[in-house]
Amino acid sequence: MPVDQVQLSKFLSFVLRHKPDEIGLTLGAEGWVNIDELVEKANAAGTTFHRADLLGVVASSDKKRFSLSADGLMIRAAQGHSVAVDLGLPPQEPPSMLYHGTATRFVDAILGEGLKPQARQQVHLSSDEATAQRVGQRHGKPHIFKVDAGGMHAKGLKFYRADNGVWLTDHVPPEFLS
Ligand code: HQG
Repeated sequence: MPVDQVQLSKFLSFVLRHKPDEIGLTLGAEGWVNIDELVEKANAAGTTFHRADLLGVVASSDKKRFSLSADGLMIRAAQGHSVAVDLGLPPQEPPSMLYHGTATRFVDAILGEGLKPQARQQVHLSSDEATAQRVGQRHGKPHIFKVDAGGMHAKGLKFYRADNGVWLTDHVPPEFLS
């Protein structure tokens, strides 16, 4: 039976971002795992696919959710982790403006306490409004916040760029939101 790419992408996100232990896997340094080990353990745990299926999902992922190591032996999720992992990304100067899409029901709480990572390791920000809109829609009626990333950077707050271009930071205080 052909492997459903969306299902496999969701499975890989689940394992590589949230629950590697569900299939007896441990994330290595900077979130990398050996592809053959991942395939073997997933199959043993009842999710059947081949290395080629995984590589197909990596290549076709709309958001480039997964990164391959230069030697092609390892895979990691580019961002979105809830498990504690240091991706080893160097701090970078962000664009002066970034965007965060959320749902209107979260707006008051966010204006009060800023953007928090919630279940993930860091707050996720987009470099364009259209992407933020799509991120917000996942949660309900969307609301887009503009983030004064330049102002935060000037105050010494750090930004990181994930392998797939998503911007990450630890917390956005309310004074940098509009
Ligand atoms: C909200 C997807 C109340 C925050 C996307 C968001 C992204 C607060 C929700 C990536 C809050 C967390 C991440 C506060 C933040 N009070 N609510 N103080 N601070 N929130 O899913 O950014 O398809 O963990 O606004 O494309 O929506 O999975 O984060 O609504 O890149 O690859 O708490 O996930 O990518 O939701 O999405 P999430 P996110 P994938």
